[in-house]
Amino acid sequence: MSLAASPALGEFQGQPCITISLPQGERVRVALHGAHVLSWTSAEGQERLYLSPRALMDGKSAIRGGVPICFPQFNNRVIDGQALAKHGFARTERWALQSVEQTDTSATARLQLCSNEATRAIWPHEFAATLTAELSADHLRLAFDVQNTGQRPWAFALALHTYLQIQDISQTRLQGLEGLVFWDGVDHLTQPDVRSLQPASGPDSALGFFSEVDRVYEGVHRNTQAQLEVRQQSGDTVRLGQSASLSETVVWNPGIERCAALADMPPDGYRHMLCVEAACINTPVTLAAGQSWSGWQTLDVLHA
Ligand code: TA6
Repeated sequence: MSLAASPALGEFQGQPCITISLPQGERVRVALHGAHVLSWTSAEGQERLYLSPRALMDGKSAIRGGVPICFPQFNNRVIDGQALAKHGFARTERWALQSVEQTDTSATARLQLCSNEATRAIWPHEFAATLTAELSADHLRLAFDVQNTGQRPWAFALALHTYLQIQDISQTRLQGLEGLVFWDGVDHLTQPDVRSLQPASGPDSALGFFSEVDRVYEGVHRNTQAQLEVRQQSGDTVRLGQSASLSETVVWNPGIERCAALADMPPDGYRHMLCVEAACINTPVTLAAGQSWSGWQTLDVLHA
């Protein structure tokens, strides 16, 4: 589909974006820059994702908020000796609109990024990646598919780095991590092999947010529900699910001090966001020539 032919194509803060919506009023906006989901509003008009009012919308920088796609590297964790920019290049490349589909009950946008001169210059591999955003009532499903279109194998990590909109982080709890082990990026930044344990029961089993939290949880699929719930004192709960291929869940809130050091965040931004990321980090995925891989995250609004 040519961009000009798509009625869903428009602009947001100067950036080309696809907007998909449902007759009831639900809407998702995706920037071509990074295939970055910028907004998800439910029928009553409530925004469910956090987008920093200071996000750099210049078509070059990584956008603060929404759903950045971290590929083929997570953070600064080098794979196969190839150090890329933090969180890889997918979030700062221009993706192409592939298709928009609409039914009475769902709307779907697909964007694609294929290896090109610019990506080969920093990562010498052939690939075709697709981001599919599928919207239905109180439900958003984000799927990342990637194929090795070259002749040699390569490895990657991935995170769908979802920023949820939060009323007040101090009154928010994340449930579903009980009994899981995690790497604590605040306490053990220089000790990547140290693990901590989320209490399985008791008052601290649900995760609260009182200072910076930066953790990589392992094995969410070993929990019976394999689902997480972001519960707020007032307001709706958001339930998150992720594919078994995404073996880790990253939880990040910068807290007041780190937030103050982020030029693209307002000083109180940390109070209104929580990142719950579906990720595959600890064991990079290796794709042989021609091989494909899929991973997804789902978000559901459970009305209060
Ligand atoms: O996913 C958590 C994390 O890796 C944190 O360590 C923090 O740095 C965050 O991502 C944001 O990274 P960014 O490069 O977008 O500032």
